[in-house]
Amino acid sequence: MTKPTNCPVSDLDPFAPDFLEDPYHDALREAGPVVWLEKYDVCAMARYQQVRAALSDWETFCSSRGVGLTDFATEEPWRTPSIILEADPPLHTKTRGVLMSVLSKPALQPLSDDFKSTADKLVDDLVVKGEIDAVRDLAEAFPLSVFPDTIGLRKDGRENLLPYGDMAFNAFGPRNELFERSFANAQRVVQWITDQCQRQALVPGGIGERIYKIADDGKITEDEAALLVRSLLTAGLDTTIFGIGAVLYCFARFPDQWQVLRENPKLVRGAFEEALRFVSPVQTFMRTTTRAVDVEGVEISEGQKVLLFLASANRDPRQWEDPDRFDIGRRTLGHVGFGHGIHVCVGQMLARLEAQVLLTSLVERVERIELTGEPTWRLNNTLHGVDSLPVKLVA
Ligand code: OVV
Repeated sequence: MTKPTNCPVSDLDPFAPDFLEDPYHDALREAGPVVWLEKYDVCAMARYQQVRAALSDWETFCSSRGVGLTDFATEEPWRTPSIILEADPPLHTKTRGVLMSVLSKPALQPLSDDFKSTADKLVDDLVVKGEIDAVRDLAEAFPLSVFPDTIGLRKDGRENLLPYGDMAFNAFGPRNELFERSFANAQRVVQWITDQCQRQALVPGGIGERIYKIADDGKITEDEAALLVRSLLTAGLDTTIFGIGAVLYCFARFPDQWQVLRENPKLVRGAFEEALRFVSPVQTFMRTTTRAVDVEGVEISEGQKVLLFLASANRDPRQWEDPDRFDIGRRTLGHVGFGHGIHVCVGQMLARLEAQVLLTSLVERVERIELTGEPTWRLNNTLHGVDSLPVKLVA
């Protein structure tokens, strides 16, 4: 691909470790509405307005050529493309409808009591312990104890879930060291995931079985049902873990905001949204242009990969007042932490349910969350979040 004329050029590598640790990219955002990244031959957008506009215009900025660096029109993807993430209408419209029907707020409502008692028990035990790693013990432990059962996965082999998510999200980036490391056991991990997507592997009563029942009604084929289960297993766990990690990190870092929540527990919902805006666990996604398009005077050609910086857009001072401040009372409407447009996170209601239930259990029991050491970040070509968060829970 060739650089559009009158487009500022940057030699930054957004997939290099120092960049991944601090993905808010003020420099990139301020360089212009569109920036050419010469290391990867891609156009980048890091301002709120352009990111949101590109996500809104799926006909120009398509997903079916992949939402990572690999252009499915010219290169082999690492796995059969997702029929929801890596698809455009009309296929996307159909598959999205199926997942919406099992992940909508009313569809998930029956799970909430069970989730709450699981969270209560988890937090009760941790409060007794006092000093914990909020990533291992909360952000990972809670989704792992509810999500696989919600889908209807068998118990053995679940240790493959997180490695698979790590692979999938690394695979949107370049074939760098992070990618290579996460693919070390690829064959075993992929085989297990593929097996769990089959109808006979799924425990009755879960969302997986519900998707197969929709196939029985003729809305999708059985092969499509397997791929939609695969989408849930790919996108449903690392994301919520990083999201919950994000909100716990924010409260450990900004204890005054925990006191605000203690005084008004109704702010639980807003707190999670603000943490998603502030941290943006999903930093980036890409699109590919289906035609030449003018963005703020920059003529982008057809077939161009465009890197959208969700994390940076969520910190754009053109959109957010005092963007680097974590404020749970903020109006977060319009943040792009879940994306935007027809591909906006289809599992967001499940993510919110998990996060809100866990935060509620915490706010009912914990007076202070004290940071007892420096948090560390887990690096991934797409995801950004805490890897360890040593805290003391004070009852
Ligand atoms: C990594 C990711 C995010 C969203 C959706 C999917 C994967 C999918 O496989 O559909």
